[in-house]
Formats: sequence, C-alpha cells, structure tokens
Amino acid sequence: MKGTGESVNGASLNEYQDDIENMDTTEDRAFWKKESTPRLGIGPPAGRSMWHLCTVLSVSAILLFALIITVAVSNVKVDGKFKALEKTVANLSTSVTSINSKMQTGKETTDNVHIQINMLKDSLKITERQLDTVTRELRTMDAMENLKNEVSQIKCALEKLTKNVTSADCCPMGWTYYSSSCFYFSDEGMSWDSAREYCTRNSATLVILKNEEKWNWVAKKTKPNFYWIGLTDERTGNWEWVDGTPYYMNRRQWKPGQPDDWTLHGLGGGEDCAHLHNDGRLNDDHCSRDYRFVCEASVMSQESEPSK
Ligand code: MBG
Ligand code: CA
Repeated sequence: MKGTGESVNGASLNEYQDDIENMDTTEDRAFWKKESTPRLGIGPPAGRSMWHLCTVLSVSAILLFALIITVAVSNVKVDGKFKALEKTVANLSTSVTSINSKMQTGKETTDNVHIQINMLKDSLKITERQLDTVTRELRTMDAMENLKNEVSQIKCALEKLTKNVTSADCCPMGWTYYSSSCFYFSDEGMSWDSAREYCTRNSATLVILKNEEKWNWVAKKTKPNFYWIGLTDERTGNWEWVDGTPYYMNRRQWKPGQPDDWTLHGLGGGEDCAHLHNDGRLNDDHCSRDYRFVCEASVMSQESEPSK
C-alpha cells in the first residue's frame, strides 16, 4: 500500500521546526546520572540541621498536600463545566434540527423562525465563550500536573537525603514519573541514532510503546510535535523495538499510507525510523532527521547502587 501523500495540514511546518543551532549535548546535561542524587555517605544529619530539615520537609509536605487538593478540586470543577457544555451543545444542535424541520414543513411563521434563529445565535455566542474558558482551564490543569510532578521530585530528593532510601516514584529533575518509569521529553531535535545514544548515556532507552495507555499518555505530551521513539526497521527490514522485541503491525497506529519507506527525500535510502506525528500516530522517516525524542527509564534502574 503506497502512501497517497495524505496532505496533513501543518505537517510540513512540523518538520525541521526546531532550532537546533544551539543544541547542547554535553555531559552536564546528562542529568540521569546516578551521581546526580548523592546518597552514599550522607546519613541523616543531627542537631540543628536536623531541625532545619524537618521544618523544610514539613513545609514541603503541607505545600504538596495543598497542591494535591487544589488539583483535585479544579479537576472536579472543570469536569462539571465540561459535562454542562456537552449538554448545551447537544441542546443547541437539537434546536437547530427542530427549526430546520419547522421551516421545511412551514409549521411556523417566518417571523417566529427568525426570532428563534436569533436566540440560537445568542446561545451559540455564550457557548463559545464558555468553551474558551474551559479550554484555558484545561491548559492550567496540564500546567498543574507538571508542577505536581516537580514537587514530587523535590519531595523524593528530600526523602533520599534524610532517610537514605530511594522512594518508588523518584525521577531526576526534568524527567516525568509515570507508571514505574521516568520519561524525558527532549526540547531539542537530533537524529534517531544520536537520540538513542542520549537515552543510553542516561541509563534509559528510546521509549517503547507496547500498551495503549502508555501510548496515549506519551502522545498527550508530544502532540503536536514530532518525537522519535524506539522503533526501527533498519536492522532487519522488519519493525522492532529497541529492546529487540518485534513490533506487530497495527495500521491504526500509523498515519494513513504509512509506513511507506519513502525514497524521494533525496537523503539516500528509505525511511527506517519511526516517530510520533502531530496527532500521536506514527510515520516512518529518514533516521538522519532532527526530531525531538522521548527516553524512558524504569525507576528500578536508578536504585540500589552497590553500597560500600
Ligand atoms: C510525508 C512523510 C514522509 C513520507 C511522505 C510521502 C506528508 O508526510 O512525512 O515520511 O512518507 O509523506 O509522501
Ligand atoms: Ca513515511
């Protein structure tokens, strides 16, 4: 099945969109390192500093608690508003259908129909304003999620410092916790091979998306940009994940007409590396392209350094 060249609006804008001029891949950015969270040799402090730490911990705990409550409350509020809006839109569309049939059967006078149409137009304006508000609030919710993640990283670092333990949901700064793993969503673009190396250097791999829930969670964060993932057919000609397991073809996970191993890009060869497209589905592309990427590391991999 050859690609029909489905013209995805904005797709061309998405390619090469990143400014990679100032790309910095030096070691100090490799914050996935075990040393970045000093644990060995740092036992629980004593005396005044212990009090200081206790205070910091208590304040952090209270802040965290307040944040969780705020997120939960705004979640319920936005959810309620969303449901109300769904109802309003459904009612509006029923009204339009009903006016339409009244006009066709001539049951209502033209004047009456015009009055009803004007009323509908007013309701529509109000609905549009409400939609804007909910959209803004949903964006705030996303920002809140990020903030919550950062606070839990801080909490985790503090716990490590005081109790000399690694708690289960600890990720390095800049990484995001989800389902027993830490994820890194790069801001900068690089080739698939460089991205793979970046992840490896940070005790991680390019993300492997074997279940739908994880796919949706990742795609929510990558949309509408392009991100390399750990899927390639470069080695054998068959699609496989970077952990060496085969990928079972599911066309619904790809953009229409993909993968097409396109050769007309003039970069030599076809397209052997998979990336998440603007809508979270896949496209195969030339591995040399500079796209952002997602790394994943299981939380376990940063645990239990050999104690001396
Ligand atoms: C592009 C894909 C590219 C190739 C091409 C074929 C509009 O999408 O990014 O990989 O498949 O389509 O026309
Ligand atoms: Ca392609």
